[in-house]
Amino acid sequence: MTLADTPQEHRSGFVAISGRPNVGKSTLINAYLGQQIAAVSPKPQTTRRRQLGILTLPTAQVIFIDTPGIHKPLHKLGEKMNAAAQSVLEDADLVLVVFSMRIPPTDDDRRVAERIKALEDGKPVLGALNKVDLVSPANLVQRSAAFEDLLPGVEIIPVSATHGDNRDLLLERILEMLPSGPQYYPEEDITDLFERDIAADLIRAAALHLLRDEVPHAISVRIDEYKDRNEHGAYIEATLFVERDSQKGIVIGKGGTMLREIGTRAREEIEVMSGRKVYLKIRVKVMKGWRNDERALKRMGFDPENK
Ligand SMILES: Nc1nc2c(ncn2[C@@H]2O[C@H](COP(=O)(O)OP(=O)(O)OP(=O)(O)O)[C@@H](O)[C@H]2O)c(=O)[nH]1
Ligand SMILES: [Mg+2]
Repeated sequence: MTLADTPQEHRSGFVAISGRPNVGKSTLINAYLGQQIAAVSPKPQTTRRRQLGILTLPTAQVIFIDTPGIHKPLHKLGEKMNAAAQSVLEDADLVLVVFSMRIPPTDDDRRVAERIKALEDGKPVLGALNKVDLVSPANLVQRSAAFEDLLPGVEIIPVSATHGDNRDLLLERILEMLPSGPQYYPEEDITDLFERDIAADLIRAAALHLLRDEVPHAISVRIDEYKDRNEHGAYIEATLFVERDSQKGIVIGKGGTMLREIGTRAREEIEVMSGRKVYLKIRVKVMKGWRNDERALKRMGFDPENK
């Protein structure tokens, strides 16, 4: 028997994805799963809680944990998001740290690197230098070196989550770095989230896409009804919370146009995610200052203890 004939041992483990907001962590997970389970948007801080993405292969199972981007916290919600991200790193079998090549390293990138260095000795860490499609060949070497300097000794692979460059290579390295282990989840599971949680995220992502600046991050979405209507698809009612009356006006828009656009975009994404027709009704409510209100945050599920 040659080496190539030797049956490969089964590998599995939890891969925590870490990085500042907006570098493409959720996009990368969605690309590996071939399906949108994680909300993606051009605005930073799209992901608010940890999400599992489960990739089952013939000889391995990779459980990706998408974490909120680590950033300088401006309110209690931000602190909770950072704390949740950090505890996931400590428990992971492998930490995949994601940077974006679009711009040189930022203070948030340095903050991420410090947190990686603070992990226990011997914790396996791999780097992905995403958005390589946005860098001119002339800048590539210098830009890569600037990121490599942040984490000496860590292998960092340039990749494009959206265009596919080196995506397979990165996955190969991830597999090699995982411990041998069993298949933890059934093959058909791709996430531990319920469809309704994903739907809430997709509604928020739609709002992030369409609204400008201030408002988006003051938004939280609660699903009030999620009913199956069999051949007629699903019926969903959701409440979109904002912090101030003025924001409510902006979200609804002139004659309701903005809310209709958000609803249409979200409905289309939920239909793709769930594979069926969706009827979606969204209402908008003000919950004053919820991002700094400990009790409101707990009610909405932002509790690192309760991840
Ligand atoms: N050009 C290009 N754009 C990308 C790439 N990967 C992600 N993006 C875009 O970058 C933006 C941010 O992507 P996300 O996946 O939401 O980023 P994230 O790291 O999950 O952000 P947070 O959840 O806010 O921490 C989106 O508009 C993506 O389409 C890439 O490889 N190339
Ligand atoms: Mg994300």
